[in-house]
Amino acid sequence: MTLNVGVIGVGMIGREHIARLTDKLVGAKVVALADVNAKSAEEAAAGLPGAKVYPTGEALIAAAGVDAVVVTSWGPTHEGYVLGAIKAGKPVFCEKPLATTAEACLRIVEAEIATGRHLVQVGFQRRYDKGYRALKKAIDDGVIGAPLMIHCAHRNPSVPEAYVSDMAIVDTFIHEIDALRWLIDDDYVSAQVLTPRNTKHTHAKLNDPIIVLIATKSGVRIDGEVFVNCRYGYDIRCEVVGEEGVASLPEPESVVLRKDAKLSTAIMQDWKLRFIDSYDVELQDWIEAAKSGKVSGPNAWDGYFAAVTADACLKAMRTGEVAPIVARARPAFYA
Ligand code: NAI
Ligand code: ISE
Repeated sequence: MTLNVGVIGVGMIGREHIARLTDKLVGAKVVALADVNAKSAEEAAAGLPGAKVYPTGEALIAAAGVDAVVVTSWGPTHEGYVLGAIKAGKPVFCEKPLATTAEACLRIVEAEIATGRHLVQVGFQRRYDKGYRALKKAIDDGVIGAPLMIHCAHRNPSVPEAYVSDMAIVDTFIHEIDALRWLIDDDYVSAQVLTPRNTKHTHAKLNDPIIVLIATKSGVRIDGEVFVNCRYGYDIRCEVVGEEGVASLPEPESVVLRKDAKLSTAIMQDWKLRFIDSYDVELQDWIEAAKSGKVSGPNAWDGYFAAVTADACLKAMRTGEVAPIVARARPAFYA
């Protein structure tokens, strides 16, 4: 059986996902597109035989020929589309963030629970990355004993002018927020944000770099650097310090060169390339799960917990104080 997929939002990552659903992955076909920019949707449809453009995301969700929905529109529009898909009983893959506020995520959680079916997967692709999975396995197997501390960094070479301080949390560090909680299977209790001296490469509306300090329920301390104008490349680092040893996220494979009296390896420039395999694996996983009727992977509760944490980080960034991270108790549905 082929899963007939409708994609809402055909911008940068929407087009990337359409391409992988069409040319790389198996078991799915993109049959429907919608975007507020109708011209862009028409353009994207031109390369997809049989794909129909719908005037709105709502019309796409309601279409009889659409079995499942991919939401890759702007963050503030996610809630409405995910709720619409849930109401229609259709599996939905929603790019991060699930929604832009914790309250909105909670509305999604409640709507999903009310259907009694797991329909929502959030695009936290790091859980599908080979390196992160190997790191999690080492932790789960007890290789380094109980985790005590995590040091991590999320560095981008540069960001556009429209990227402002809050985005360092809600757009960028949100990946660490989800991945680290999954890695050590521990919820968070508080957050603090430190603002070192700004790089000269930033602008008036962006504190860069920042350091996020998070404490977990079991007492693990996390320090995460977000530095989005680091210049030299896209670099994701993670080191977990345990009672018996230290486990680090492997570097992406890269040829080691000995040349001109130097030993060197290339550093990627772009997150699309760094996580290209994990996007493929996450969407393939979603296709299989959607066909079986039970979506797995990062779920609406994970989206909610990430939003609660991001809200606390934003508050901490504004006040300079330690902000508590207070989430609802996890419903049995997501156990
Ligand atoms: P983009 O701006 O390139 O594309 C967004 C598209 O959504 C545009 O074509 C826009 O016209 C359309 N759109 C906006 N409002 C709409 C509405 N109400 N209905 C239908 N379409 C609408 O943005 P980009 O970079 O593709 O990001 C999209 C989402 O994907 C964001 O939530 C972003 O955080 C997430 N993302 C996730 C990444 C990951 O690593 N998992 C990487 C990049 C983006
Ligand atoms: C971007 O929006 C993403 O989601 C990428 O995965 C991330 O690494 C990048 O820093 C964000 O800006």
